[in-house]
Amino acid sequence: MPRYLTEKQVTAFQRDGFLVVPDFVSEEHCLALRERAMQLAEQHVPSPEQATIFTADGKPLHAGDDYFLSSGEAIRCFFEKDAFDAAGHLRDDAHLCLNKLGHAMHDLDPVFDSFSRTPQLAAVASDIGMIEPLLLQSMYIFKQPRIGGEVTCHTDHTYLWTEPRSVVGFWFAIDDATTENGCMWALPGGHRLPVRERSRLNEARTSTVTDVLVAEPYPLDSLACLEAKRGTLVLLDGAVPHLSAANNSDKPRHAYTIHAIDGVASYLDDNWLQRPTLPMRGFAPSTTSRVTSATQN
Ligand SMILES: O=C(O)CCC(=O)C(=O)O
Repeated sequence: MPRYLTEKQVTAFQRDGFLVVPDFVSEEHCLALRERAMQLAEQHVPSPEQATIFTADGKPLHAGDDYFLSSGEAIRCFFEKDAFDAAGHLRDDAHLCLNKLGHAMHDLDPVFDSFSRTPQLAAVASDIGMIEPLLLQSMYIFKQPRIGGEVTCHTDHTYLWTEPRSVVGFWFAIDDATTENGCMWALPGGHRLPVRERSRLNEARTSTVTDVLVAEPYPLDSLACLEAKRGTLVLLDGAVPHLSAANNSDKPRHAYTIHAIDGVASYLDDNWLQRPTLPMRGFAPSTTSRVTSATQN
């Protein structure tokens, strides 16, 4: 496998638990993904009466919602909490009120599939030591102007638990992400601290519950600001604490993120995201016949 990252970059990723790689994707590819995300949002948006609100502020309104719990094999639309006025009406066109699309665009939509599977990404995964990378989930995060919600401090391992830990976030800035529109922040070296929580399905598999493993919160006084220009790739170790503020600006902050796990690790069957009928695949580009335009779900 040819290398993409330099040794210095790999060392920085191992030291910090994150790595910012500017200019990883071209402007053209970012804009094509952006356009496709807007099309999917219009195609798949449910009526406001059936809306599932996604919150990442520590109070998960979506936790017991079947539309959310079965979205690991689908393209689903999740609304922002602040998209609704006091009377429960949407403040804008429905597709402009979304928090995110999730969680299988990379397997069900050809544009997302080809963005997600490139020789460069395969090389990065190999450079950071992934043996058999498998693309578990994808999210297109809108962080819409003024209503884009906060993402509180968390680790991805909390939600996508493998034994041993293996999840890595591949986060792409589709718009410029700045302190003004809610860029990410991460705790350098925080991946060496014990993971604080595990989120899993309850016994009935009808909702998620959170096990607190370490009560002490992460120290958040030395966060690194991960401002990122369009086309930047941010790699996140599954145990690195990270967060983003609400977008109170009038600028959108679209981002796309893939979470990959290692096939040599065990993925737990009480993780919220299950894919019983859609086997995971790696970063190798698809043959055209495997991915057809997603019109279902
Ligand atoms: O885009 C964001 O603001 C947060 C993304 C995130 O937490 C993730 O991709 O794991």
